Amino acid sequence: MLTMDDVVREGHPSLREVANEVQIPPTEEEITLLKDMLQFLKNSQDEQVCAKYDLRPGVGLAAPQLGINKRMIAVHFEDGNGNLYSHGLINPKIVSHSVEKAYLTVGEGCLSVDRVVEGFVPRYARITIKATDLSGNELKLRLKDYAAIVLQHEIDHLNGVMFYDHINKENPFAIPENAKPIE
Ligand code: K2U
Ligand code: NI
Repeated sequence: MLTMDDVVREGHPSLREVANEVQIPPTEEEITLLKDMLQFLKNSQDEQVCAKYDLRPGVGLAAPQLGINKRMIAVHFEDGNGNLYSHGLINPKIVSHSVEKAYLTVGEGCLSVDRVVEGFVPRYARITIKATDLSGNELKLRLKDYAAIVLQHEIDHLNGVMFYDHINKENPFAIPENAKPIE
């Protein structure tokens, strides 16, 4: 099983590289890795397992955070309306997005960042993603608000972008223009 020992931290080159497309169909090894990433998130959200293996709770994980430069991400979370998002995604791509932005009022964190970086992270409020799922099927996800923010955070990892790259350097808590707060 994956633990925090497998998660690379700031300074590791894979967090600043553009990850490589995965050839479709994915290999058994790639499918197993993606399933392990999804299981890691579920484990991290289970109080007992999280404590037993000293995991940090996470709602998303990208392969570059394991030092693996492949365009694969896993997400596992419920949005504010109780909708469950639990996916292993291969070659996810944002194919369209809103002009309107959104930001988490509590800011963001990252399993690969062992420090608090304060400030608002402006992201698109609505996005449409195309990807290949764990069964090898093409899927299209239309996401908004919290779900859109989580997926953008993970897709950023595939492009070597960290959440704090988006924070206003002069005034981290400047209200982003044309952006709605997500509590
Ligand atoms: O990519 C990662 O490091 C996982 C992040 C994803 C994330 C952080 C902030 C905003 C959107 C996505 C971890 O999930 S950070 C820990 C966490 C746990 C529960 C809820 C929010 C953040
Ligand atoms: Ni992260």
